[in-house]
Amino acid sequence: MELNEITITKGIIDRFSKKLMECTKVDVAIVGGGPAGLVAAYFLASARKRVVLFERKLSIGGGMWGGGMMFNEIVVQEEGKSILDGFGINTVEYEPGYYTADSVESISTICSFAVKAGARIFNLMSVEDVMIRDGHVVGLVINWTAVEMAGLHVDPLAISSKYIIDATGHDTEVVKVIERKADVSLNTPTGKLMGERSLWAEKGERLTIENTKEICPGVFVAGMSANAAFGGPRMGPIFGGMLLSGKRAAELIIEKDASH
Ligand code: 48F
Repeated sequence: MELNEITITKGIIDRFSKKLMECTKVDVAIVGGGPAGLVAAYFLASARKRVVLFERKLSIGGGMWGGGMMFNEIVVQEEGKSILDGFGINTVEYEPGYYTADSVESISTICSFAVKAGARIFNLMSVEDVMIRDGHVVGLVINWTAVEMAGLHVDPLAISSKYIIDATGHDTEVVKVIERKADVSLNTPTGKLMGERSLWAEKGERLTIENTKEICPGVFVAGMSANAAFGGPRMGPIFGGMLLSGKRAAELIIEKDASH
């Protein structure tokens, strides 16, 4: 059989369009493909929710690839290890209570599990805005990252979703837009975004899970974004909090959805 370039082209356009079309109305839309967003995507898709995840960059994985200061190993504690174990990711005990894992094995495996569980992942797309009706966030406004980078004047498209997870990491990008553009009070002690505090591994890890909450109607924060929203510290290259927070966000949404 002689390969036909036009068939290849049509195959890509056709299949991509179908995939995106299926994601114009979902149960959960996740912004950010770092460890927290991917773990949430996996658990939600495993619970048969329709899940889409948008990642700004070409590569999925956020801050996990780089381990600590580009040394591509991560550290997890006992609780975090249990999540890695669930994905079959190898860990090695370093000292009692501290385990290391290869960051490339970790993030590529979690990503693969999320996709195989049914989550749809779109890379190279940035979420630039939300849609709000009666104080409730009902969807996301998306555009190509390349459009954003080039500063082109191109209008975005939109998708609707029952629940949103802001898993954008240190920048809390989705909630920042909501705070700036909508008359919605946030579920933080100040009603505003509180901002991330300086490095403190122990406190940061614990608070990441506590701060994984519904921050305003329909919107949950997970991972570093949760601490940045609620004024918790960063924790550096220990990743248990990110993994557990992703799982917690999924559980909160599954619980809430069941009660509706
Ligand atoms: O930063 P990131 O890995 O967030 P996380 O899952 O994990 C944090 C750790 O990596 C690390 C840490 C360790 O404990 O503190 O920093 O909370 O992943 C966030 C992803 O979101 C993407 C961004 O490119 C990154 O890959 N992102 C951010 N804003 C947007 C976005 C946006 N507006 N639209 C799409 N993707």
